[in-house]
Amino acid sequence: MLSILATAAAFPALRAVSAQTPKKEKTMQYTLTPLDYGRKALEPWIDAETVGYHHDKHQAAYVANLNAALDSEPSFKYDGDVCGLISDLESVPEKIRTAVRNNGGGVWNHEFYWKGLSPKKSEPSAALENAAKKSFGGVDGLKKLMSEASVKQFGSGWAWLIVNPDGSLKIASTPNQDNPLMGAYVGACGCIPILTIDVWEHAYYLKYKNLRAEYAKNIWNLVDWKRVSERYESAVDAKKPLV
Ligand code: MN3
Repeated sequence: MLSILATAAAFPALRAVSAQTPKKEKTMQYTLTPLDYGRKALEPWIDAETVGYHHDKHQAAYVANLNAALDSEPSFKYDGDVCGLISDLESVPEKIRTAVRNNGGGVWNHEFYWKGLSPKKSEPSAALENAAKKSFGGVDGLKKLMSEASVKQFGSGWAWLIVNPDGSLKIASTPNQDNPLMGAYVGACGCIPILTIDVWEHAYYLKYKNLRAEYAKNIWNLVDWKRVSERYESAVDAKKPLV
């Protein structure tokens, strides 16, 4: 379950992604999306070895396992993006639904995670800053609450900054590879994520060992506020998630 107070409304825009997806002969094969920066680019906050294993091994395994799950159920034809797939798990045959949830979530969450980080410094837009002020008293309050959610998530999972249907911000967390786009599967919050922190041990253990809180504090040196601001705008204006 998504660890937030769930609101009743489902998100029609998210449903539309898969409803409009054309059907093809064979389900497409997903590929590992390359990083926008080098392995060392996030140092000293996230080391090159961690980035290498995390992207080239862990993320690659989710891609391979998602493809294998889809290959194992040839009656299910889908050629949309991963976002549409995991936003409509009900349309996935039950036999492969858990595998698609875990591995499709793993693929999308990691792409979203890396795209939200950058070695380049940037600032939140005025609109995002204003939203953070309303919901958390400011960007510092946002950081504090999201770092706390990262530490409190028991076991493996993700901390999220999400936009509610009314445009307000909220902090959430999910276990495993679940994410807020999974709708009814995580509590149907009807919200759109705009930033995430991967709190699986593979995201930090080589450098930080057991000190998840240090990782969840230092990661703010890497957050791409320009990208998060674009995601906020997309969530509010277009009601769509943006990787
Ligand atoms: Mn990970």
